[in-house]
Amino acid sequence: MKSSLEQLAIFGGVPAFQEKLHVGRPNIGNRERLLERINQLLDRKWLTNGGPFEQEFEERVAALLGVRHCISICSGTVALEIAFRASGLTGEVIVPSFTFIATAHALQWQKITPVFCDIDPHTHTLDPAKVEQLITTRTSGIVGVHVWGQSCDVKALTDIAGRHELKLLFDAAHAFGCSYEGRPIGNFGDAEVFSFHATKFFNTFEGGAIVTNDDALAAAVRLMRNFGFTGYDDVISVGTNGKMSEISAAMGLTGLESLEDFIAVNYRNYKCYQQELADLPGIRLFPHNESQRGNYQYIVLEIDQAVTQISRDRLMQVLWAENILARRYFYPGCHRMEPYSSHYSDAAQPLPETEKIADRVLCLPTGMSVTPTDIAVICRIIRTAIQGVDAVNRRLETGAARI
Ligand code: T4K
Repeated sequence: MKSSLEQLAIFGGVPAFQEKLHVGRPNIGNRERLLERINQLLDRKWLTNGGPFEQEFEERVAALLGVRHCISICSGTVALEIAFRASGLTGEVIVPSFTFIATAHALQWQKITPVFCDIDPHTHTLDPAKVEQLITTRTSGIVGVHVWGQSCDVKALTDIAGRHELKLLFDAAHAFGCSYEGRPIGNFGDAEVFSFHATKFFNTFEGGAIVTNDDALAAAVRLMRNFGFTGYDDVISVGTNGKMSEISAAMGLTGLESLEDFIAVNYRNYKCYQQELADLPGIRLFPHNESQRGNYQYIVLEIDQAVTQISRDRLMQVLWAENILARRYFYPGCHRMEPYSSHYSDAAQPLPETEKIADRVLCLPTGMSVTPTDIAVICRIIRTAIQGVDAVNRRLETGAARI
């Protein structure tokens, strides 16, 4: 356990971890069960397109969430594209800038203009009052993002969408297994979209799903997912290839059997971080709302440089030198990335909260491969760096410890 400055790797100490500690190390469920399923699908020679694992996976997810339809898709991004297209979004759609770039790209990919909206700094999700200010005659919908698994203000957004006759969809990439007011995420808006990418706490290697209680929308999504085919030779509309493969569905079914274990470990890790960082001024651990069901898959720090005297980026440098590969999701915010920054520079609406949060946030490793001891080591490094902040800043200023 490092407790003095000279032990830190930026001062020449041995890195705390020999192997890199990643944010987003995949959780693997029961390997034997997975291999059993892989053998079955190989024996069956049914690898994709409506296979039995895909069907079973969809049924299980729908039952788990209490939603009428789950349509599995090859990635979260393609799921967003299909959901947006199938629900008829056009023109302008209001989205947060504080999200993974895929949320914006899935709109732009279809020539729909993402109109970036600021967030509530406490929840990191869309600020409904600001959403309303951005509605124009070209607006066709709102896409909320349940960032970190923290649900949006679903009620307020549903009300706004209803009053302005707009579509409402949710990017629920982070929110599998979470709830809003006691009801599972997946039941809100016209549709919600999950990501099951390898880095999510529950994964299908690559994958995602669209869930909805709207029968017509579900039928449109199913058609689009498979090129618009209704039978072997019948194509009735434009579509794409969004199908989830059997091996991904096998991983999903196996992961579902360990879902509660994954969440329990994430929760344990979250409580460890909370305890270890409790009295550290200027460091806020993003609080998961424990009155709702959460998946606790992201450990998110907000670093207030005015208090700590160390910037988020410098703290990240300290951690990377120790092989702790903390990430600054979703820096710098979609509106400050291309192609959006070029378009957005003309827009009148600044996004002060988004910019503030994007400059402060640092995500730390968690998941099944991170232990309470690892967390104690990580937090002690953060504490040591902050306590010796002047020396750390001097060291990093000289470039002597550049990584
Ligand atoms: N909407 C939101 C709000 C999202 O956050 C995302 C995805 C999407 C939509 C789109 O869903 P997908 O189309 O991805 O299903 C990651 C993921 O690529 C992305 O899925 C995720 N959000 C985003 C927040 O984070 P990176 O840049 O961190 O991913 P990557 O692949 O560099 O992995 C991070 C680290 O994890 C690696 O350095 C090493 C480790 N890792 C990664 C993989 C893939 C492993 O140890 N094993 C692995 O197999 O973006």
